[in-house]
Amino acid sequence: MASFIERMYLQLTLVLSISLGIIQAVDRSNFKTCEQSAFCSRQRALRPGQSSYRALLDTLELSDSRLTLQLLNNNNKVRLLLELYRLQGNITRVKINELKPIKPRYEVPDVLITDPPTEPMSVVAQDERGVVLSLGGVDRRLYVNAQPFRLDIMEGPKLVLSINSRGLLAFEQLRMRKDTISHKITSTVGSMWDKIKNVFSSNDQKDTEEAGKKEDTEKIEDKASEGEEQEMEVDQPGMWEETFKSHVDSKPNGPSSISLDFSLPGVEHVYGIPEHADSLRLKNTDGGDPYRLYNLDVFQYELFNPMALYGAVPVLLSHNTHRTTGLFWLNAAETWVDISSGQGSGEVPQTDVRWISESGIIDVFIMLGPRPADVFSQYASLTGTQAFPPLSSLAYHQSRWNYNDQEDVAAVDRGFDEHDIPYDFIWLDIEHTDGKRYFTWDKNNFPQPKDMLQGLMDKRRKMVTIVDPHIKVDSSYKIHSEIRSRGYYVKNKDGGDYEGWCWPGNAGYPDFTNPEMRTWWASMFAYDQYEGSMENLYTWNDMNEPSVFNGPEVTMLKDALHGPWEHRDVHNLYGLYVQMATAEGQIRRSGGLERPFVLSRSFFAGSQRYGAVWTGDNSAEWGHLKMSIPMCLSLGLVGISFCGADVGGFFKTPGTELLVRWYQAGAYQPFFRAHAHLDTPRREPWLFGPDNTALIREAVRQRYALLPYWYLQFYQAHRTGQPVMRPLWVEYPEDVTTFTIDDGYLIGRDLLVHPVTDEGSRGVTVYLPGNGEVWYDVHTFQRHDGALHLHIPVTMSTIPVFQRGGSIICRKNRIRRSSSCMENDPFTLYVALDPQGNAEGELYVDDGHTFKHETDRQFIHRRLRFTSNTLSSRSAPPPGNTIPFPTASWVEKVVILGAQEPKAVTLTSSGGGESSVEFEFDPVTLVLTLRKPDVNAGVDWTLQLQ
Ligand code: NBV
Repeated sequence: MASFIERMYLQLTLVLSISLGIIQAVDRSNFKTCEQSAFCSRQRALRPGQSSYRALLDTLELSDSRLTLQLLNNNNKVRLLLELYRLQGNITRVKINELKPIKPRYEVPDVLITDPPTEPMSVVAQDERGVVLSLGGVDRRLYVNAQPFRLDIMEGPKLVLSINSRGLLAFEQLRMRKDTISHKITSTVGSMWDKIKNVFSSNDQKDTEEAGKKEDTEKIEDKASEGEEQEMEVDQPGMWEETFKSHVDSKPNGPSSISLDFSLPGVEHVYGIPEHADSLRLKNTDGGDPYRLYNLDVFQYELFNPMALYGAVPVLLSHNTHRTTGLFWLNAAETWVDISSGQGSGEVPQTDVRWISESGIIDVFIMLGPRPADVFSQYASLTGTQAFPPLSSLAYHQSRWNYNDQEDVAAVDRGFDEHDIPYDFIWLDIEHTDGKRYFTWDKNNFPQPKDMLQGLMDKRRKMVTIVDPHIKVDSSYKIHSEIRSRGYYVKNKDGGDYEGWCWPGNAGYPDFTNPEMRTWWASMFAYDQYEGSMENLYTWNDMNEPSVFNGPEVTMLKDALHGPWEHRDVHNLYGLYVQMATAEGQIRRSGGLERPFVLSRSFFAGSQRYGAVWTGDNSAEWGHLKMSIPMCLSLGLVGISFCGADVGGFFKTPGTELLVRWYQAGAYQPFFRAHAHLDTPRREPWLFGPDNTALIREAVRQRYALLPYWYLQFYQAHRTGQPVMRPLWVEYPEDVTTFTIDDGYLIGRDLLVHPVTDEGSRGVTVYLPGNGEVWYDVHTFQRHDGALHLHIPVTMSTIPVFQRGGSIICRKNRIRRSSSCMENDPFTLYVALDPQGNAEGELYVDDGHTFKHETDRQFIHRRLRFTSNTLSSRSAPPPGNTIPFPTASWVEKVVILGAQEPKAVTLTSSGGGESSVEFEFDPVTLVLTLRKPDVNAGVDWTLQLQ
């Protein structure tokens, strides 16, 4: 039985669909434009010009690695404190805060993995106009221009980036409402400390609190008296209260927004700042809205616009043929990013980027590259790398809202076997619960969850259940009553538990920013807490923006409280924390042994450490299929590699052609899951006639064959922070043709994919990059030169994929019903020779699911090399300290592309024994196939071609 809320929701959907005919789209009026967001429109009204800030050089202090300097706002005389750090690995950090805020401003915790290690800076020159600092490297310097305040980062004579060159630095200082300054001083400071006390109180904090309270009272008094000399701040609408539709934001702290501009001379291409349904290359925002970063549940999102979506990563990359840089704006409040193209000195093209956030401080990391790979490692050194997922989670996932009951699950499971299609995970959406009470099961439809899970386990398959963060207010529901009694819910501005409407009806929202709450939440995944759960049950966190049906813009009121902080300050972090706590729960239930798998809809910088994300509620339309590529590419650029889109499209019903093409594209994207809306007709792969079943089967099988390569890519992403799914420009940074390509991409370095995303397509034009590079069609083995646009005819079975000449890729060609059934199966090596007759690759094998690869170094990592007609497998560096990991897998075949015919082939294996190997050569395709070398995948061996 659908609940009241569901009925309401579905009715709303229906009314919308009818009233809009077939063209359903987002209701834009539910979401703010910059104009409707008071701080954004206030800040945007500020025009570029001379900055009102001046650097007070006599306040400059330089310790070894930290420079501080005060900035004075000439208009209101407020002072800011600028801190500058040179961080290890060519990163500069700039922090700006109020010198004497009347109370602390929010600084984002838990996103940086460490306190970033610093390196010394030195003053090279100083006079009354400014200061020059050495940032190390090859003549890397930072110029501080005093009046107007401006920072320039130079490398030799070249200006790499300027800060505040357009004078858009703005910092709204915290202040008391003018009419209430005197009588509010004590009460406001008092109440702030009371809030801090409530949440984090302990006896030994008391002294600090008292001291803090006194100091803050002084600061307010200082401010009040400073006010005499200050230009009066003019109150503008929306500063002290803001209304959107019927929602009132009480803004107890008044205006607190910040803004800063960056100029990038010589740059015409910028990327990143997901999540937006837009092209990979970011567009100029002049004359339109800025890109918005504010995690929101947007019903039926539209393509090609800068509206905010479910997740936000405030990282922007700039790229030209010489250099890639990154800007990481560490702020979790609502943020808008303006991009405009200008002209630098000497008529050099330039991109100007301006960040505007509602609260918090300015804390920005400038990652100076210079190569794309450097920016990725720089960002990884700050926020960590992609979690190394269980191998099975890289396989195929079957989902829909909803699989109705245990029999339905069993039937779908059987269907895959009957149609010989592999799958690893089946998903259960919100209907599997007892009335949307997460961590429970609907007693009628899922009476024996353990039997169901055991049935899957017997087939070496797994399940995911949804666990959303809205908790039904129901005193007989254990999760709710525990959260309530422990005081773990987010509070409303008056201190009571915040409640909003979501799937279960009235719901509370656990305060995931509270570490105690997260630990408790994690403990709920223990097998004895989450009844009916087993080791093969994993988790999906949806609605964690958080989504609140009756909240402003379908989310939480900004004046709700997370301990001492307003929701306003932490909003974009909520989803990250939910996934963090859930992943922690999965790790703990296994005693720290097993790697977790958690899918999250919402995310922030650093979310890569906790699992996978998907692009939310897309639609069954060709445009949405196309858009899945730039959306996942953008996420990869900012560290989140484990990304996918609902295969088939969530809303609406895909035509068969679209469904097949979506499977083909999804099979080559990192997270591969079919999913569909409750109201759509069933779409299991065998429901569209034998021909289409065969096409889908083939796409899924291609995914399974390539799992060893996907796993290696994720291992590398985990170790180095390089993205798995890469725009072409990442590997061909000097080739301008690649800078705007959205429809083709690389998996790792060696596979180029250009899925068919047009209806009725008879052919696609694929750009194969690299002058001097060759590419092999993985299906026909036909060889093509690089640096050209290649037109290839396509049929319904074509998935255009190319292997780079010079690479070796390992596959498992014996496809079974799930990835773990293929564990001990043999490898086939595809050696694609470059024009010089060389190739290189890697093979990585471990148990596929535990942390033993890390804790005990139990893995096999081989370097494969083909040179001088010899193919060899050796342990990849660092050798020596790896505990031998036994594998039963062996090498059953080697396929050499672009080869010459040998006279004989000899295998030498680790023991020193020699044997001759059968082979076959095709003089037309130049494919040499070596059959049955039958050597263990974990040992040293050499194959010599005579
Ligand atoms: O839990 C139901 C759906 C889910 O299937 C989908 O994947 C999520 O993105 N969920 C959103 C809530 C309702 C969407 C209309």
